[in-house]
Amino acid sequence: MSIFHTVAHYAFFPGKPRWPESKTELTYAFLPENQLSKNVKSLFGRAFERWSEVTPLTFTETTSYSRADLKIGFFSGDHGDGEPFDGVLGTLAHAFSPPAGRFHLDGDENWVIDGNFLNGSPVSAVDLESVAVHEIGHLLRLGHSSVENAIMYPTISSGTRKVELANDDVIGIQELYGSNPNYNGSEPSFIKYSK
Ligand code: TQI
Ligand code: ZN
Ligand code: ZN
Repeated sequence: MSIFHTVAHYAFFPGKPRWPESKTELTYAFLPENQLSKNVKSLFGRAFERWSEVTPLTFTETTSYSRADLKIGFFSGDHGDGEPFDGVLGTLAHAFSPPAGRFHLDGDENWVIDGNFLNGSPVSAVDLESVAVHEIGHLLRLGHSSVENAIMYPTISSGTRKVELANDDVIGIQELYGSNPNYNGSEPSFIKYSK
C-alpha cells in the first residue's frame, strides 16, 4: 500500500526570533531613489499577499521609508551592508530578518517584471515576483526547504516563475505565525499522514 505522507522540510533560522507576538500589521516602503513604477510596486504587493493570505499578518505600503518595518530597495555592488551584490546572476537579493527587515535586490539583474519570459529575454532573466515571494519568506524568518516545489527551496533556474506557496511553505509559516483567522477559502488541503 503506498503511503502518502508529507514530511515538513521547512527550516527556521536559529533562535527562531520573530516579529513580536502583537505585531501582525507590518508596513513596507520602497527606497525613494529607486522611483519604482506602479507595476513593480503592485508586483511586491502581490508577493506580500501570498503570505498574508495564510497567516494573520497584513502588509501595508507606507511612504515613510525610514519608519517602515520592511525596507525594500534595489542596489548595485557594494551598498554598505557588508553583503555587496555581484552583478548579473550570482546573488539576486538578500533579506535581513526581524527586526532589521531590510529587503535588498541586485539592481544589475535582468529582472522580468510581468512574469512572461519573452522569447528574446536574456538567458540571465530572473523573475522578480518569484524572488520577492522567496525573500519575504526570509523576512518572516523562514529558512530554506528541501522540498523542490517549495518557494523556500534554495535554487531557481533563470526563466522560471515560481510564485505559489507550496504546502511546505504554508506549514512552515503557520508554525511561526498561526493561520489566517479570517481566511475564508477552504483550508489548504494538506496530504495527511494516512493511518
Ligand atoms: N539570495 C540568497 C537567498 O535568499 C541569500 C541566502 C543565501 C540566504 N543563503 C541563505 C538566505 C540562507 C537565507 C538563508 O536564498 S539569492 C533564490 C533561490 C536567492 C536565491 O540571491 O541566492 C531566490 C534569492 F531560492 F532561487 F535560490 C532568491 Cl528565489
Ligand atoms: Zn544589502
Ligand atoms: Zn533563500
